[in-house]
Amino acid sequence: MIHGKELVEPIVIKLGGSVITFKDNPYTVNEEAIKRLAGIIYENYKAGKRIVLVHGGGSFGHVAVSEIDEKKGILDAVDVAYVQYRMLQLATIVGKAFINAGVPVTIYPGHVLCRKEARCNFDLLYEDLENGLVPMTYGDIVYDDRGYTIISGDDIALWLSSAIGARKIYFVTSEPGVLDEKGNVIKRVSAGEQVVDLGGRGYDVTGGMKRKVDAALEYSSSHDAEIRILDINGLEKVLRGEEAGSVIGGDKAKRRVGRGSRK
Ligand code: IP8
Repeated sequence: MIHGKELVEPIVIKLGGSVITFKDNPYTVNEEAIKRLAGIIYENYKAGKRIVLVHGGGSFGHVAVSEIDEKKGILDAVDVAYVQYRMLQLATIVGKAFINAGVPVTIYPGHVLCRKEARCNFDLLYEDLENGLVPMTYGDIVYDDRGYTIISGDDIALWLSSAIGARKIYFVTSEPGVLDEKGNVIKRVSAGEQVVDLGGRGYDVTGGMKRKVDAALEYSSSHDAEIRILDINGLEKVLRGEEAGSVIGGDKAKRRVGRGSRK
């Protein structure tokens, strides 16, 4: 709880960079996917659900970092500003599509909310949520006197969920869930599960499926939350109350809801 008010079941939805952009093609968005997501979010927003969005870097953030890194091997202040600009550019494209669909998205650059070592402040974003808006942030890069840090949208989604007490966290990816070696969706992923790591396809500087699963498993070991990895079809289904995707962790006795923390 923040500001002494309870929220109605906030849902945190992370829109994967591989869904909203074409990851192999620098600075290109998947307009069709974004439009479809906007429609789904609009239907659910209209039905009274409280939603916070986080999106990934896809062929904007990841490409910008990779290109500079390949050329210079190190990012300076101007490079970091350029990556931030590219991420903001992607956010405005996504935001515009959602607003056109009737979703009142408010954009919070990730570097404005979070610094490295999970130092975040989500108060303003939470206020927007309380006021019936749909705040959106994204994975970003931060610069300080000791260098720069890339903050993954996956991590922001989890820190945010803890801070606002969201117990439904959906990671929308280009896969229907976490896959086993035969390519089947694993219905529930527990610690130590053999998963196929689909990371590294296209440009990716924060890690792929395995990193996402590990972060979600760690989160679920100390938070009471339903965390799912799914695709757009799966998102549509779970928001309708149907089963879809892979549930991450959550198979142990429940511990605490990490409410009230700013991390
Ligand atoms: O795609 C990465 O965010 P992610 C953000 O959620 C940058 O890991 C700047 C590459």
